[in-house]
Order: sequence, then C-alpha cells, then structure tokens
Amino acid sequence: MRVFANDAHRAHFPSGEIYNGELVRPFECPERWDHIDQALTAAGMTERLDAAALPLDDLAAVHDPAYVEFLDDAWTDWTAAGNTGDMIPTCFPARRMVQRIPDDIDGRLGYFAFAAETAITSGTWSAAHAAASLATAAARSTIDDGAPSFALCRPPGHHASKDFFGGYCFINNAAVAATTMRRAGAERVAVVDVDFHHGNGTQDIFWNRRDVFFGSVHGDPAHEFPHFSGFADEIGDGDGMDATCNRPLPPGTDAATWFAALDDLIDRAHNHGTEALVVSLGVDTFENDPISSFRLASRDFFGIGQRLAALDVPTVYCMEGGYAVDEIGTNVVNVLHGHEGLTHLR
Ligand code: Q9C
Ligand code: ZN
Repeated sequence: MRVFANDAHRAHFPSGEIYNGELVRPFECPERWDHIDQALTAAGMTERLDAAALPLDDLAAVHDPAYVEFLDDAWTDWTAAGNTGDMIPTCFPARRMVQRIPDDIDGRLGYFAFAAETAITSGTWSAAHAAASLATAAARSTIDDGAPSFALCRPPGHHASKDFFGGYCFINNAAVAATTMRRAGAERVAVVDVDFHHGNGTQDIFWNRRDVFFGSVHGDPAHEFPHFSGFADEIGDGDGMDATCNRPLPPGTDAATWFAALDDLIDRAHNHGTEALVVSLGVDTFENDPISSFRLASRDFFGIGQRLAALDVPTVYCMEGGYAVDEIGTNVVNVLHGHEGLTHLR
C-alpha cells in the first residue's frame, strides 16, 4: 500500500469544539494522525510519499471558487477585523433568509458553514489544501499503475460540499480524488463511504452525476450528525438518479448488520460499472469510538478492506473520521491489510 502523508496537517488544530453545550478539546486532533503514522510504520509501511500543492483552479470541479477564496483569506480577514479567538460560525442563512455572500467576515463565516462545531484557525487552510493535494497525488498514482494508495488526509473531507464546511471538514478530499480519477481516464468512479457519519458533502457534489456513484453506510440521520442528509430515500437526481445509495442504520448496529449493508453498496458500485474506487475511510464505526454508536471490533476492519478489494478496480483510500485515538492506527492498518490480503493485527 502506497502511503501519501506529510506534516502539513499539524497547522490545523483549533483550540475548541462545541460539544454537548461545552467547548471541549477537538476530537479531530493531530494525535489521530500520529497514531495512524506509527501503526503504519510498525506494520512495515514505512515510506511516506509527498504531494505537490494542488493548483487552486483544480479545486473548481469540486468547490465553488468563492468558497475556496473565503477559506484562503479567512484567517487574514478575521484577524484584520480585530478578532483574537478561533473562527466559530454563529449565524446561518436559514429558510427564507437572503442567500447572498456578505462582505462582513462574520457573515461570510456563517454563509460558508453548515455546522458550528468546526472552527477555523490560523493554519486551517494550509492543512486542508495539503490534504486535498495528498488525495490528488494518491489518486493519480493509483490510476497510473493500478496499485492501491492510502492518503492520510487530515482534516477529513466528506462533510464539506461545494460551498460549505462543517463536521471537521473543509475541502472534500474524496471528491477531489474521484475527480482526479475521472480526469485520468476512468469513465465511471465509485465513492464508497464507510465513515460512521453520512458523507453529505460528497453526496451533494455528485448528486446530479451519473459518472460518479456515491454509496454510504452510516448512522441514521434521524439520530446522528449530519441530521439533515443521509436518509434512504436520497438517491440522486437528473442524470444522477440512482447513482446515490444510502444505507442508514440504527444506533448500536453490530458488525453483521453493517457488513450486509456494505456488501449491498459494493454490489451497487459494481453494477454501476465502476472502473476506479475512492474509499472514504472513517473508522469511527469502531465499538469504542467516543462520538459514535456502532459496534465494529478492531478485527472487523480487516473485512472492510477484503470486501472492497473484491471489486478489483484501482482503489484509493482517503482518511476521514475515527476518534478512538489509541486504536485508530490498528483499525486503519487492518483495513489496508484486508485490501492487500495480509493478516490482521488483532
Ligand atoms: N453528538 C467526521 O467523522 N459532531 N466528522 C457530532 C455528536 C460532529 C464527524 C456530535 C461530528 C463530525 C469526519
Ligand atoms: Zn465520521
């Protein structure tokens, strides 16, 4: 497994996350990366491939240029306005309000956000840009020779849509990877999202498109974040009708039920004629995850890689969520070993 990773992620670490009515240390923290990095090394995956900075124009297939410009300028504008803390959106354009980009930075912050738990800090843009660059490089290398890659993206991406951030995500790394694979010649690409949370951003980006299938198994939005996306009746629209497939599952879902849903998504991706695969790899389905409610054990993650490898197409894994920091490395390595037909750690 080729691993794309660098230290740029460290620049993103806001001082707090709004959680249960309190400002807590963010669950999405740099130690997540460190534990994955260490587990990869211990498992013999010692090489780290870097990526050239992705030209901002290349993001235009996935994100609105005004949104990219907002992210690029956000910290400068925020501090120029005299603010000293991290950027936390507090006012959003709800139903029937004016959907127009404000001049004021507080207004712009709310306009380009969908959730308030995710703060922007001084290094957020450089980290998010670097993560997307890694996803691109990984996708390109996998299309070039067919061998699987893992992009150790941080911050994650699947909640970020064309023009909004939230759920710890700013740039949709998996959507950028899928676009890279399309441009490199794959006629049909599938994004299979195994993160505990619904990948609302990825779904929204490809909603009207037939060439990119999106399938997700996740906590039922009736009970879980992102609350307003991920229901079973969301199937895409226009040319993209039936190229979106959601499998919401109830809190407490066990491995057997979860894998039945994953097998279903993999069949759908296969029947869609996919020539290349992007995996939104969240491991927050783990039984001890602090913010999620599914019951996969560490060794179950091996089965994820095994099943996805059976699709037998060039595959790039993009890191998404997973907040049980002590076990995150084991769980990720088990997925990658499953894909390569190796043995699981435990
Ligand atoms: N009561 C990813 O896994 N907060 N994002 C949930 C639960 C937001 C998760 C609150 C969770 C975002 C990439
Ligand atoms: Zn998640």
